Amino acid sequence: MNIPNLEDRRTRLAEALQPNEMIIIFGAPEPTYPRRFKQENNFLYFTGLETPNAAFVGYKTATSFFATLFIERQDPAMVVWEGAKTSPQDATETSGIKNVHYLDQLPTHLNLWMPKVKTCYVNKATGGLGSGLNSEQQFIRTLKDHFPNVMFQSFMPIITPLRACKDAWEIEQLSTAIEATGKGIHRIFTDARPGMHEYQLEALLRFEAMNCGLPHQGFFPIIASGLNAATLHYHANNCPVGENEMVLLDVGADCLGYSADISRTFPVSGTFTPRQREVYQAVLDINKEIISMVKPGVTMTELNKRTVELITAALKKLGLIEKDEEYRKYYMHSVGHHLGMDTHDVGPRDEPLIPGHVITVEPGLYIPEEAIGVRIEDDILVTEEGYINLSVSIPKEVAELEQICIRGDKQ
Ligand SMILES: [Mn+2]
Repeated sequence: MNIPNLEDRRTRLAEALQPNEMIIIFGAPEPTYPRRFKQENNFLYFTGLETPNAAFVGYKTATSFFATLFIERQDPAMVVWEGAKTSPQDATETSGIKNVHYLDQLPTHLNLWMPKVKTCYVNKATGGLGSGLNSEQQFIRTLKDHFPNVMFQSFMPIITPLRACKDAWEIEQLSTAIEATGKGIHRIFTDARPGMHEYQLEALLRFEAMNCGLPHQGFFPIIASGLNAATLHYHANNCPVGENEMVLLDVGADCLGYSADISRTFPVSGTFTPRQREVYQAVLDINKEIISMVKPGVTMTELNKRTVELITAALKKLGLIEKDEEYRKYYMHSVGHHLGMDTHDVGPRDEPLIPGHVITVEPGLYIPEEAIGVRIEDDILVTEEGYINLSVSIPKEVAELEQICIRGDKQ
């Protein structure tokens, strides 16, 4: 299955709309070189099109749902400068959407449709006051001025439940990304040595993912040794790894817009110190217990609450805190998030998980005074029966790690 079932996604969108409702989704603008083009995820989700400066309009009448694409018109004289733009035929072939017009025809079509529309769903995300309005926001403001009877609402409450529930194609991309990430992590486990720089480990990770055919990482890799691991979003990756330090990896290769998100922590010397092992095992036990709770009906908030209970107990046992509320000193993030087109993907935190949701489970403990930071993160698919751990083959048991990281050459 090389392409997602876009028709099915648009059918689900049509079902989520009421008659006389419309949704307008703009694609991303063309970036200036050398920035890489990154399509707007909601546009990509329903069209599959990597074309800049395009718009998707879905209009539901009493009897039908009309999906229409608007793309940029090609100026023949500009082909030699810009390259050929997506043609209407190409757009139809990729997206399966038969009605394709040029962007300069969008006002004419909206003039025709808008008088019958009650609610129009648009992108209401803004950078807040002081950031100025982008061209899309200016367009929506113009629409509001010209059609004051139409109610304009955010499209996210309509789209979020659709995108949160991953289809088979999406699970495939995530699995491919996780497999390549696992190869990179395994390579780091076997090849890392004290004295190497964090960026050398990053190079091993990128090398393996690229060799698997995945040229990009989904987010900037975190390769944090020793004390650096106690900084949650450390990504300078420029320190040498000390003799008895652990290294925390929080990494994920990207496959067609879907990123793995895996954390592992390992001893660079090949053996945990007794204290490192104690802290590591505590986090691992929590990682496993929380994963075992994942099933339809449970909420992210409940997983979080249980994590805090377990972390608090572990911190007391490790002799780090006495009172419950002190746990925040050593654990300050939440246990996970939805994973998909965005690494921190859209999806409910307080509503029950349902089959098709993919979440991360990533408890951690950060003890700067001992130069210890441990996070263990897996990617979990919610199923009818409970869950599938998509990253189950990436080692995390103490004995496994010490076996793989064995440093025979330097004993
Ligand atoms: Mn994560």
